[in-house]
Amino acid sequence: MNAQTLQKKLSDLPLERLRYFESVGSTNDEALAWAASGAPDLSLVIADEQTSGRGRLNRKWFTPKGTALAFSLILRSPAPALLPRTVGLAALSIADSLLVHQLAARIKWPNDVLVNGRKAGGVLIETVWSGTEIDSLVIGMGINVQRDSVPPAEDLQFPATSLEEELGRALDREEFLHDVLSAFIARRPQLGTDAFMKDWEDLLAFRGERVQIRVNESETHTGELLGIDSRGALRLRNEHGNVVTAQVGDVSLRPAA
Ligand code: BT5
Repeated sequence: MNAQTLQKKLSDLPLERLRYFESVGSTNDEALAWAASGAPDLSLVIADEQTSGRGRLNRKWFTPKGTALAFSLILRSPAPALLPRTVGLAALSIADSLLVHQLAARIKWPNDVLVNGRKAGGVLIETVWSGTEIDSLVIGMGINVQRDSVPPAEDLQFPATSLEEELGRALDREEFLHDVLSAFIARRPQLGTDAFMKDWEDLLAFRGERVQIRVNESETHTGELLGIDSRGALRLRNEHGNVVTAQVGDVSLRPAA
């Protein structure tokens, strides 16, 4: 992977600008700084290696050199009402691209992409503020392509896998990146539609199963996972038969023991 081959591979997409790094701390950090200094809509930051890649809540995201996809897309002036749906848009774009390879992905709400029940990718969305308005969004996506991209089990909270492991063959990283970006751009105008919500909900992992959601240290809900509401919040029927919702945020979801 290098800047030239990337430019060529992505040339048919309406990306405004592209910054490629052989190695970087976090593509989200680069994209946040670039967005704050005026990067246009659909600018892309991509790296062959991240040395301090981030997940949610300051968790680590591993991107060993030459093995994975780690990139951040900048969206300017997002519609505030649709912000909570953007994580679904990113996860669905990865799922769409996997389907091309006959892999049926599931989305572990809110931001994990699972293949055969193991995590193959994650999404981290961050915002750039201008006063009290959201100026832009940074959509960070990390995807394990080669087997060596999967971190050791002791570093993981949830089992992980790679696309090549699941496919049993090699996968061209640049081509897969192209497909994910292309799916993202194609789905973006549908963000406000019911059809988008249905597509997202259809891919939800653990639907109909008993799960546990840890909202924070002191708040946990257990119940049957029903789906997601129009704001992207997870819906659960608790043990008393009441429907409870959890908003996008510091929520973890596990199948109940
Ligand atoms: C995520 O967070 O899953 C969001 C990951 C987003 C990464 C992209 S890469 C490009 C951009 N630049 C960044 O710096 N970040 C974004 P979360 O749901 O909090 O999951 C984090 C947890 O996943 C960690 O605590 C580990 O247990 C696990 N993990 C770390 N690296 C992994 C990997 N490569 N594959 C699978 N699991 C991983």
